[in-house]
Amino acid sequence: MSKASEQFLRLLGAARERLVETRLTDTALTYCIAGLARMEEALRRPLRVVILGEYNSGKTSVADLLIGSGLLPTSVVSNTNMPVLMTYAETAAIHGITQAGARIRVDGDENDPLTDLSFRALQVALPLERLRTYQILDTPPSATPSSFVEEADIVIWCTVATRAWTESERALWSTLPQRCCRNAILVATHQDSLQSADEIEHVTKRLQSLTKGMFREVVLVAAENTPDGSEEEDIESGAKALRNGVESLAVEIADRRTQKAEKIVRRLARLTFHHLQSNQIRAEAAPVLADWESRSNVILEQLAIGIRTPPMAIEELLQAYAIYAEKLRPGVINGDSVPASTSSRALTTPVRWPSHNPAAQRLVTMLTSDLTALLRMLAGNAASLDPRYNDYQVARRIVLALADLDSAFAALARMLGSPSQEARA
Ligand SMILES: Nc1nc2c(ncn2[C@@H]2O[C@H](COP(=O)(O)OP(=O)(O)O)[C@@H](O)[C@H]2O)c(=O)[nH]1
Ligand SMILES: [Mg+2]
Repeated sequence: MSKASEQFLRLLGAARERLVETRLTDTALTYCIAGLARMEEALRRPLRVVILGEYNSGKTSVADLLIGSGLLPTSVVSNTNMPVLMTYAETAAIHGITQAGARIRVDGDENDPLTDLSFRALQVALPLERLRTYQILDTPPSATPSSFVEEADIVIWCTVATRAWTESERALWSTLPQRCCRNAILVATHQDSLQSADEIEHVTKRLQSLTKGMFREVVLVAAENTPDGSEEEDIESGAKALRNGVESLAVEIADRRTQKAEKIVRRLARLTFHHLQSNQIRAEAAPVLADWESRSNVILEQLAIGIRTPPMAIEELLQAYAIYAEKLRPGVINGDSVPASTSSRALTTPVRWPSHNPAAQRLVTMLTSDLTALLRMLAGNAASLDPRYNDYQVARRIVLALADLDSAFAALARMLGSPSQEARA
């Protein structure tokens, strides 16, 4: 997992725990907490490397090379007609997965021998750090490749270097969905059967040009004998190049996944923030809020009937917000009404106007809800005798930080072409 992913996971976990600690039973909050938990789970899920290829192309040997140090119980795994999933566990164990999906341990003393039961798959768990980042699925000879790539994050196609990339391989590969190519590595086994460094280079070049656009990388390996794990041997056998290839793909995928998750979390938190609006409002603040409501409604209506363009509506909303916020809490506009988040990636991602008008309108409506919720926060009491009120304040602050509104506003400012917040400061 990359640094950014780990950091984001910690942030999510801390926010979720603090929300749980408020003990509020608000539906919006419950929904938000569940959403955050699901997101953490999705981010923790190890990636899956699926090894495909024709009969005897070296799939099992490549799996062994990938995990290294001959840990794979090849006697069991090589002769099976089942897919074998290699996963991480603190202590090694082999389980059979029944047709119904149950897991039965098969490497204990009292258990039935492997062959007595008809399993759908085998799961080999090993105490190997690498398997925490990515699981490996070794597929059986009879496989229809497309049935295994559904859950694949990275695909390895094994071919034999001396007769690599045959017509039938090309045909099989073309049955896989296009998205497989983006995260696929072509591994040519039996590098040791090639005669010289020149021949190795020739085969590599030939495979690269034959499979252009289909794989991220071509790696040649000598996979027969498991290396003893020494650096030189790992370089010699191609194990190191293979692991590096898989690991750099894994980091890329994890980063993409984190970016997607960040986006979803920001949106979830933003909607939750809208829902957690306070009803306890200072007496003198009520008319100010009412004014804001009618002012913003007018702007939204004018946008809907086309009198205002989205940029005009946004400018007016922000100006109106500044005026009402200042009325509710003098000095707030020059201060920091929105907690500043320093390392937001949203600040560096490019912004584009939504190309469709309905999308632009949704953006403006979302902004209006943000501003209304912020104003209601300013219209509340600093603290209340009612403990639930204070719990809500805490919850609001947490989701507000997750919603990262300051980057959302900075993005809007960039869309409008005005100088960003830092430039004005
Ligand atoms: N010399 C050599 N033999 C290999 C290599 N890779 C696999 N083999 C052998 O080729 C045979 C088939 O390999 P295996 O990994 O079981 O292929 P699978 O059917 O695709 O899983 C086995 O006898 C392996 O020992 C390699 O890189 N060099
Ligand atoms: Mg095999």
